Formats: sequence, C-alpha cells, structure tokens
Amino acid sequence: MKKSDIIKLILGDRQTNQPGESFIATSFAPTNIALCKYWGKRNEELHLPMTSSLSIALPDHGSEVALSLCDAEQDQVKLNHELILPSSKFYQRLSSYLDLFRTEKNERFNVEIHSTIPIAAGLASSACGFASLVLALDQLFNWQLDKKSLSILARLGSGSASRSLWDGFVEWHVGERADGMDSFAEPIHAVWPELCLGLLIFNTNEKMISSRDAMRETVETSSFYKNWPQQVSQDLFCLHKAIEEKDFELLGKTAESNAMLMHATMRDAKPSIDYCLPETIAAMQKIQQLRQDGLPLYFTQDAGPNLKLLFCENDVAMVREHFNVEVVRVFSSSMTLL
Ligand code: 2P0
Repeated sequence: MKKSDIIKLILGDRQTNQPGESFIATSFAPTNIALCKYWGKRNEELHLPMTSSLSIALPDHGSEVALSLCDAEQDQVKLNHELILPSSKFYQRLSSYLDLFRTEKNERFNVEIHSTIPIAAGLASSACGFASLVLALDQLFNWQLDKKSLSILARLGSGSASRSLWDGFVEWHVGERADGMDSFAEPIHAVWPELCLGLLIFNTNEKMISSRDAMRETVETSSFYKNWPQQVSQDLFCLHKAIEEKDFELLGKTAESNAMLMHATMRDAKPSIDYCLPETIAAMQKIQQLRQDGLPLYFTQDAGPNLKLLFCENDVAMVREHFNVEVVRVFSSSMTLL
C-alpha cells in the first residue's frame, strides 16, 4: 500500500475540496519527548512502528505553520524567516509530503514554519513540524477531520508526528492492520502538575545519521533488537502505572532504562551507531551520582547527544545548581487536554 492510498481512504470525497483563495491557515503543534521510544518500523513506506510508544508534549516548544496557496513555479518554503532552497533535504521532504495533498498537479504552497526548538537536534522537530503542517492543511482545505485521522496523516510525514497533536501524555498505538488505520495516537487523560523536564543541550548541529536511517540499520543488523518489543510492553505497563499512581520514581527509572536499551540496540548495529558525546556520558554519570546522593533525577535521550532530565517541581533549584538546563513545566496551567 502506498501513502496516496491511505490519503484516499481518509479524505474520501474531501480530497477534491478546493482551498480558500488567499486564505492563510495557521497552526501550532508542540514537540513531544518519548518516555517509551518508537524505534523501528514494520512498514517503511507508511511509517508503521514495531511497537507502541508513549510521550509527553512540551508546552510552547514546537512549530507554528502558516500555509497558503501561491502563484509560483514551485513551493515556497521559509524556516524561521529564511527561504529554504529546493535542493535541500528539508525542502524535498516537505514538498514530497505536500504532493500527497495537491488538488491539481500544478498547485503550489507557500509554507512558513517557525520553530521554537533547534532543528535536527534530537528534539523531535520533525514531529511537531509535520503535526502542525497537517493541522494547517486541515484548515486550508476545510476537511474537518477528527484527531485520529489527523494523527494518521501526520504519521505519514514522520512517525513521531502522530503523537504531536495533543498536550500532556500521549500514546501511539502500534496497530495490527497492514494499512495502518489502527496505528494512531491518543491522549492519556492525566495531569501531573509537579512534573518537570530539563533540556540539557550539548550540541544543536545536524546529526551524523538520521534517526530514520539509524532505526532501519538497527532493525536490520542488531541481534539485540529482538529483545526490544517485549521490553517495550513491560515499560508501557510500568509507565501507565506510574502515571496513574503519580509514582515519579517508577516513571523516571522506566523512561531512563527504556532510552538506555534503545541506545544499546543501536550500539549493537553493524556498524555500531553511537549518538553520545563525552559531555553526554559525563552528564549521565553525574545524574547517577546525584541520585545516589538522594536527588530523584532521571534522564531520557533520543537520537542525538542531548539529554532531557526528568524531575519534580520541588527539585528545580537543586537541578539548576548542577546543570545549565532550560526547565519546562510539562503541565502548565494554561494547557487543554482534549
Ligand atoms: C521517539 N525517535 O519515539 C524516537 C526516539 C527518535 C528516538 O521518533 O522515520 O523522525 O520520520 O518515522 O519520527 C524519531 O523518528 O522517524 C523518533 P520517521 P522520526 O521519539
């Protein structure tokens, strides 16, 4: 099955909706950090995952998109006010995604993206980028799709984008169907006001190997990967329990060990993949030491060298004493959960 078949299934008659002339659709989607990671696909074309995954959204950290039609030879793409060249990977990925939605072959889009997070720094910029683009497309073409359908459309841009349509805790269900119509995300209705996340950034340069390539190579060559699906099931069980009982220690240790196992599977890829910098390892060791000294502090790591620290409101001052972090309160009072 191709992406265009799924678009037909979801849009049906709506696929011919003409966008409003000179209308500019605007949207925002938050980035998300997985506590139980998405690592490995069972279908590369449709971005269908090997396992479910669970994330938290970062309020106010994400992508804003302004989308309209334009009279031009090719799509016009701006990122943080800078024009992006059609020869760049970023442009090509975006433009080939937009190909799926053009009502006429020569229809061209004007896309302005404003990202409040560093692009390609392991902070899920493609997740919020595609989620916000899907919300803008829904507005522009007046599809009025439900969130489940939008989550599936976002997944076709980038797997983790399926989780970036909500605030708070979100779970992306693995699904079983070959067409992926049961592989979408949903919010977990729980609020945990004390929960904080610290962004510990060592490097914002583009990574040496994309997470897409790294997960493919891991699935294909790591013998250790066979342990991953079973461990994910256990971790998801523990995370649900931790969220329900507001058990921070269980949440922190499950998220940390899940990230460590994901990195272990990629270290076992042939050739081995390692996203850590010396600073990453030093920070991990410091976190372990602080924990031994009694500070309830954990970390998670994505496909990059930066760490995301997990701690509670009471320990913000202590964490700041030891790390130069940007502190994000995951459940800010202004957020909506529906
Ligand atoms: C995650 N990552 O769950 C995991 C943890 C990176 C490490 O989802 O190929 O950019 O577009 O589906 O969504 C990054 O992968 O990959 C990711 P594609 P995506 O957040």
